[in-house]
Amino acid sequence: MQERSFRAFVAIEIPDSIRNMISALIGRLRERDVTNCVRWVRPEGIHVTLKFLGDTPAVKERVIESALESTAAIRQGFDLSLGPLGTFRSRRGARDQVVWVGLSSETAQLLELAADVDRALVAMGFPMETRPFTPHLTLGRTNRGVRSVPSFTEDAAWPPGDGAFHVNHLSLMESNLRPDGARYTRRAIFPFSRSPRIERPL
Ligand code: 2AM
Repeated sequence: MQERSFRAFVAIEIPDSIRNMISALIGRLRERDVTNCVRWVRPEGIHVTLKFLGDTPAVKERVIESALESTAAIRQGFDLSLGPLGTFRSRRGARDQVVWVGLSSETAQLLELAADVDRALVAMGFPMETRPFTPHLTLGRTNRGVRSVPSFTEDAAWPPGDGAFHVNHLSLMESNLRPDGARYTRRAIFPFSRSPRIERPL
């Protein structure tokens, strides 16, 4: 049977070296989470969400891809680095809190990219993002009903000195919600056309 819809979002994926650093960090935070108040994400699924599209008809995928292709094609590559740990209230529930890693370095370019992606998809009928974009990687979300959360914002080995990475594409992703946590699959990749690392001098 043909697929009718999928839970879609646009993201920046992170390299394995960075994923491994975050995986080790989650391991340390999990040890401190003695009351199990946080649902920690699977390290293999960690990403920077640029725009959440939600349940999306599969018939729209081609036009979404073509909008993302044009958006990516006019962007240049940029560098990001892992920043400090933080927590904030989840967008989804006033009570939930998100534990995240902030991003630094060329975040102005990341913000521009998120705004470009938003504009392109709003033009296709998706709702405009009203909240300011906060560059982050989600590490975990508090369980429902948890009232007090230990501080997860301090870690002696964080941020790491070598947490820089280069971004040269964006991805259309699919999220499958499962009882033991979401699984993410990449549907398509959209390379930036002018990534400084692949440009050659004239
Ligand atoms: P987050 O990383 O900022 O938490 C895939 O589900 C991604 O889309 C999640 O990692 C989450 O981003 C974001 N997301 C999930 N549900 C959302 C919703 N209802 N509104 C906005 N963003 C959502």
